[in-house]
Amino acid sequence: MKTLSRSLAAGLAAAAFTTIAASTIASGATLDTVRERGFVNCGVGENFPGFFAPDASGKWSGLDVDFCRALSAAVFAAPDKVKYLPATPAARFAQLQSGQVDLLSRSVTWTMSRDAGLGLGFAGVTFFDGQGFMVRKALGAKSAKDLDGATVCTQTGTTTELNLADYFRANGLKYTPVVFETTDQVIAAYEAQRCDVYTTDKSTLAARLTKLKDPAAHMVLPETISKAANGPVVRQGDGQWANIVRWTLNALIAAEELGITSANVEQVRSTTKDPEARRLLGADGELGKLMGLDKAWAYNVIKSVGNYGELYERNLGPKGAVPIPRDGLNRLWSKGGLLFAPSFQ
Ligand SMILES: N[C@@H](CCC(=O)N[C@@H](CS)C(=O)NCC(=O)O)C(=O)O
Repeated sequence: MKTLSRSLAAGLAAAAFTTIAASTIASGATLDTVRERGFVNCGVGENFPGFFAPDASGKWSGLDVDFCRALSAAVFAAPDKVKYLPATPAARFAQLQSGQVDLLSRSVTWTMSRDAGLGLGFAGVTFFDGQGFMVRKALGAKSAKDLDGATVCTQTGTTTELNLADYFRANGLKYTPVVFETTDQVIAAYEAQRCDVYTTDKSTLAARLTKLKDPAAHMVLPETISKAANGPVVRQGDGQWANIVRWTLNALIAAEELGITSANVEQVRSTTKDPEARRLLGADGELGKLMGLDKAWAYNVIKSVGNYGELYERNLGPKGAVPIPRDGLNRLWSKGGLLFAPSFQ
């Protein structure tokens, strides 16, 4: 078992390493490298159904995986030019800084120290989340405030670990952290009752609860203790690639707002009079050229993977791997949520 201070020290050492590594990477030209290679190297996590998970044949699926497929469609006009490279949360930033991957698309939470301190650039938000606590019902806790003195299992190299420390300190509560590298290790420890509490983003708790040996014996406490804005991240220093990743996400969101889907995109492109839809789909203008892409780049994205709403439905809708009702922040801004794409002008 690690103490919190030891694990925080390890985190800071890892941050220092990745900062040094960042300066050794040549900047620019990621698009050229990706084109020459013939596929996008997409950094994902090991296994988080609904977001990134391989099936028995090694085929990846999930919301974050669909974003990699969208990017592949933007660059190659086909969604399958992607290699998925999994890493643990603790290893992921070095994976990006070393150039092993072209982006991370794997529930990375956007924070200031990551954005400004690690030579990274966040491209936007694919999923708004927040951290929660899972406990055995037998513990008798009804609220996070009842967790004074608890042992808490969590994963190293995550915002989760830091939010946990903040929350307990701010509320004058004591706890003992039990920290692991992988999600499977955390779950195994929680199931083996090595800790009273499992804490991570609430989407993960939802995904994991149903997979426990006896789901009915566990519950998620009502509190959400953090704001987690999760999305794709790239290295700083290559504005073109950052724009491609950012505007691919914006295209998915704008398409939903404009009612453009994988099923109707062809018809919309040839018949719509909406000026923004025409620019988005390349019927008017050459917006794609500004990023070194074909004018049909966003058309190819939507044709291949659909709009943001289709991605959500496929992965997190009632028939998705982990149903998470699309209420609250993950709705479009026009429906009371926070998903907003700047203008395609
Ligand atoms: N969003 C938080 C938490 C990330 C996190 O803990 N992810 C876990 C659970 S979703 C994960 O990636 N698990 C799969 C893995 O270990 O590769 C962060 O960016 O620090």
